Amino acid sequence: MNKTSNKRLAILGGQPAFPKQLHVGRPNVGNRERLLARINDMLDRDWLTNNGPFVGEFEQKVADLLGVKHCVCMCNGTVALEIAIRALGLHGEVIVPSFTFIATAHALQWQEITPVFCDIDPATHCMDPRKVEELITPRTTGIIGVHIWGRPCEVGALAEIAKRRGLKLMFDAAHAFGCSHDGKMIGGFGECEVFSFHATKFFNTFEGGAVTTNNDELAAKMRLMKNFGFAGMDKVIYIGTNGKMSEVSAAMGLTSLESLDEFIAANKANYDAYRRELESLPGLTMVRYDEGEKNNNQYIIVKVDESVFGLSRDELVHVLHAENVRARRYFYPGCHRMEPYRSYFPHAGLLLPETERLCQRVMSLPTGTAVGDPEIVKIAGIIRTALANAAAVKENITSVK
Ligand code: T4K
Repeated sequence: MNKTSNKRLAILGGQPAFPKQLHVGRPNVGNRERLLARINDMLDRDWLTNNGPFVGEFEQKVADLLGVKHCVCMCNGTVALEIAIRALGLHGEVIVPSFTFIATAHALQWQEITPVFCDIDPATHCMDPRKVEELITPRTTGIIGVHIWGRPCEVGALAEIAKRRGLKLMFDAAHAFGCSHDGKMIGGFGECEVFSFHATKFFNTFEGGAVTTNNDELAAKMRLMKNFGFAGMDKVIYIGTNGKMSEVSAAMGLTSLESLDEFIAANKANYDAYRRELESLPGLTMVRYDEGEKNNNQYIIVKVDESVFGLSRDELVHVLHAENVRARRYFYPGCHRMEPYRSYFPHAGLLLPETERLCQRVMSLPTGTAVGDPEIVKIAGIIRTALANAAAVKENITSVK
């Protein structure tokens, strides 16, 4: 039994602050009438998938927005990664960060390519180019940078290494739709960039993804590969898969594009509100975005320093969950600690000290159009109360364990 008299926290015996769960990744939906009108058009046309008119229109609009020659839409970001990797001819070993969603590593291993995990720069959370070079072996064929939280990798430094060492460079830009680097939209860097339009992304097509590139040949190859390799009615010229985006997804994409600015503005307002509420709290640091670039602000990432805050990241997440705030430990425990990689490379963590540290410390908080100032004030109130009652909270969590 805890001995504190402060019962406002659910974990100390109070009621949850939110009667319903508040999620990270709650989908943003644009204008429903326009979406439903598009779905009606689609049904009237009797054309549901296989490169229909909505997919064509969506691809053109995304390419124009990002200032790239080609946007090849796919059924999800993971298949888009797999197809891009295959179309680029990567094999052997490819250098990737471990601090990413598991799909980045799986897209390689699925094709029997070894992901070689590189540590991150703690200042950016992206792969540290200074550590890439020492991982290159005669089997290395490529590098995949991940623009984590939508903050661009050190694109120039990675491009320089790739060029000098004869490696292919591509980017997992799943988090970076609507973001820019050096004034240019993410989408045109490296050989190609891969986006996810999953429901949990600020911009979604239910499920969906795309590869963008300025390389005509690569784009043509990916178009064939996502359609079983068909180059004509009965002619198959590559090994391929079914990576096509459906018309209903493209209808959602076109509708979401019309609300893109609104989604980004909501994220930015939320981000500013979280900063206002949390930044002065000891032991908490929020990930910052470069104000001189375009950002989608879709991730509210908070680093918890237990020695100052008094509670670990996991303890704080425990408190938030008890209040129905479904904070997430993105990206815990790091790809190298998940199967099959933890079995293949049991000692990988020794080369990944910054990744190991960060995986233990960061959490993602709810944002998007479903969240506003009142919710953020309430979430911050929970965190402040946890801070003020850190010792009691710790004791209570330990006694529950
Ligand atoms: N590369 C990177 C760097 C990525 O982050 C991702 C995906 C990919 C590649 C692969 O792209 P995709 O193949 O997914 O297009 C979620 C998403 O499923 C995943 O797309 C995303 N990254 C990852 C960061 O988050 P989980 O396993 O955390 O999903 P889940 O089901 O736990 O949902 C997350 C939260 O969203 C929950 O709190 C519930 C909420 N939610 C979810 C859905 C689907 C809703 O409120 N409504 C919904 O419809 O992976």
